[in-house]
Amino acid sequence: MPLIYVLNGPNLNLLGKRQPAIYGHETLADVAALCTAACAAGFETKLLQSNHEGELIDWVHEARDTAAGIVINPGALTHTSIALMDALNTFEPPVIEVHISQVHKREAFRHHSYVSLRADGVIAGLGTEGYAAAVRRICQLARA
Ligand code: DHK
Repeated sequence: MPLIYVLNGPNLNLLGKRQPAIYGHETLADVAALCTAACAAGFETKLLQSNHEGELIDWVHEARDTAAGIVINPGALTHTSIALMDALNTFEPPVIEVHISQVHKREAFRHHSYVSLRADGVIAGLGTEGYAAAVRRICQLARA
């Protein structure tokens, strides 16, 4: 069954507890359930989270052999990590970048994304629904 990796970067393990006014009350387990529900028949989602840049890069490399697409919320690595962007550039199927918050309404340092230089789509400010939209889009693209 083709896999869709749903990768989450630093601090997203605290989703639901961390600044709920910005990131909401849903947890990463809720995100996993949303992704499973949004996933089309014939595909499967695999949600992973790490606070470590290298581990996320290793998962992108792993996805190269197995995945139909990647949904990624890189957390703050969005704004800093050329290495994560380089890893995503080695991955050919679709990549959708997700931000729970509307990063463009926030501090200026959140307005630039290295990952956007690779992503085929970017979703910001839809809360955790953004993950579901991204999974649906990857299924659509993978089927086309
Ligand atoms: C999550 C983070 O952890 C921040 O560092 C980003 C993103 C925004 C989000 O909105 O999901 O700047």
